[in-house]
Amino acid sequence: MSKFYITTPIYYVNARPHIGHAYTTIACDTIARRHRMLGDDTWFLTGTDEHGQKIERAAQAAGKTPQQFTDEVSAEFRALWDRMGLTYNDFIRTTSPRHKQGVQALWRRIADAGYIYKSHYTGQYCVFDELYVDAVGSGAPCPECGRPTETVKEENYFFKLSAFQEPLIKLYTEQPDFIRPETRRNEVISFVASGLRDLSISRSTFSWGIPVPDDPKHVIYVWLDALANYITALGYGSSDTTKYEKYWPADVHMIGKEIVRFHCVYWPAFLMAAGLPLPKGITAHGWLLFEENKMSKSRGNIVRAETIIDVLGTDALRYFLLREIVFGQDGSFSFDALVQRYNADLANGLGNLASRTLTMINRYFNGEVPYPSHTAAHSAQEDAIAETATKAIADFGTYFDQFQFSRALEAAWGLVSAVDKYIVENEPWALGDKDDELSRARLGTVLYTSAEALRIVTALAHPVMPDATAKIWAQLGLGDIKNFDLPELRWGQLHLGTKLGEVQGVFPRADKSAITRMQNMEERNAATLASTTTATATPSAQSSATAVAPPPGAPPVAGAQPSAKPPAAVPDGKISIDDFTKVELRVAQVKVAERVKGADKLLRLEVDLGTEVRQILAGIAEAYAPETLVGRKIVIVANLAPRKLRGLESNGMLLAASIDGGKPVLASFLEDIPIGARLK
Ligand code: ME8
Repeated sequence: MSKFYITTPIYYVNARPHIGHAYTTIACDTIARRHRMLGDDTWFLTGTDEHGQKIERAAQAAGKTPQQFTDEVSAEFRALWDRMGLTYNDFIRTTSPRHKQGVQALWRRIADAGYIYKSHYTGQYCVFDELYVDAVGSGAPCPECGRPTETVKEENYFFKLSAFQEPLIKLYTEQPDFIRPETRRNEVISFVASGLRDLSISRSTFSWGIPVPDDPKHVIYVWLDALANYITALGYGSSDTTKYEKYWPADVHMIGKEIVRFHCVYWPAFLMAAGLPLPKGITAHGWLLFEENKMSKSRGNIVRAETIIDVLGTDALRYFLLREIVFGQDGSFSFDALVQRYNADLANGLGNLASRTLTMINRYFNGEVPYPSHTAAHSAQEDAIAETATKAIADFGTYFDQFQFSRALEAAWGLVSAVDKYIVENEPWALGDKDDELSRARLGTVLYTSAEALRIVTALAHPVMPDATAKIWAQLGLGDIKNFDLPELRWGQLHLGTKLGEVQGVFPRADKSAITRMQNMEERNAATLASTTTATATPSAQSSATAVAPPPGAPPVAGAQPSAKPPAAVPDGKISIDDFTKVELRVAQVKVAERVKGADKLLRLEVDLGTEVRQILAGIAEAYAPETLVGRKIVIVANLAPRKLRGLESNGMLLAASIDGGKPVLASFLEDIPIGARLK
């Protein structure tokens, strides 16, 4: 049994979890699950990063003590991971005593080896990235994120990073897999080759951190503190180092591409200085983009995992992220693509294969896996399916081990399509209507072959979609999928006569309303956050990173619920932002426009909202000829209750301006805007 240790970054608690954080954690969970299925002694670590100036300011902005604040947000991350059934073995918090003790032990070891000295630091610091930067002058933009930097003038402890330039280059050269993918490795090599300066590793102008041993006026630089989590969680520096000895070095540190430098330069240098073993590899994935930008709290363009889980389930989110996005590259998230992929691959793909195969075994063979013929009723088609399955098992493993999840899933779904085609060609339902022996033997063969292929895809996909595959496995009569020995997976292991479990659909088809529901949930959440943020943000110019701090006291899973806080007082005659966001204004395109018989002013329009086409009646016939409207983008109130005019239903209302007695003028845009976009 070999050991396997995988880690996620520990997430900052200034922002609540979104699907960017979920992406890394899901990828690690999937890898950990596959390693467990392969029989490896697996340890999967995640946690939260809770010290530093950024968190201290976020707590201030929320009107909480740092400890209160970090307790709350850390609990939200953990609650979400639990709700999603993520199988982390440990959750480390950097404010925990076990971590503090370990970080101080690491500091002492580096200091004892002669790599720490005291000096003065004057330079720019980016609080958002918690990074010392080369920019010049107060307010100069951070080269990483563009935010204004702050001048730091302090007596600090320094780490002799410059001493590690050569050893690091040697490391990257001798272990080409230390940094993956190649593009990130090249960036790191050129960064290190351009020269390394010593690094300030303590701060003395604020206190939210771990005190430097024997000099508590200083707190340890938050990145040294944070990176150490990978060993402190295993008991490094404590009296019980069993886990450290068993699992360290890590097999994989999984990170997003923006924190490569910390992991691939600083972390191995700290470990080298301390004389500790280095991790075996660091893998950096790309960013989830939303509306073309990196999804991040500070951009305000996040999508929460809860929304997707509520509407389509956790497995759908996991499958989508790993199938749709090429791991290592940036990839766009959209609700449309999510629903499309869900319907194509899960509802119509795996789900349909499972339900029709199992339903027919129930109908024609009394719920027992039938006998496949090896003689007259056997055809070359079964051999071809068996071959495709064997290749899918091999390809899935190869791609998965290289973290090419998308290609691995593509290989497995190649088998799903092959079997779909096979079923259509062999028409088992028609064979079922015949009484002769050959047809019956052929029916048994076709259903056996389909069920066996289903079993193989289910076993392969289990780490990616643990819930649905566990259900299909039980429906196949195979018991608990956890007991399955993945290395043994081969074609032809499904036993004849296996009694099926109760058959139930696993992926109900999603209609277009699923997209609208998810969009509405996110918009309501954003509006709630925006309104509460205004109330809690500090006006400080320095706190750009914290001005969007999480609202205090928000429930752990915010869902679509409006804030539990009482509405803010609104002066007479005004409405609150909450009132405004109740009105769903959207861009729609006119597809059909015609006059309504007997009504001079009324036009009947069919408008496309991107997710649906609906009928609207509008009193603009005197101002607009119907043919001039087709193709035009207009604004409609999309969530108005339907009403009837002249016996026709109107589903919404278009917006037009007019003065008393004047002709209405339609609201429109100077720039182009996609259909369905919301006005806010
Ligand atoms: O950087 N796309 O924490 P963090 C893909 N505390 N992944 C994303 C993402 C997106 N849009 N947004 C976030 C920190 N992530 C430090 C780490 S480790 C010793 C300390 C994921 O809360 C991705 O894994 O900013 C990224 O690296 C991480 O969240 C950043 O989380």
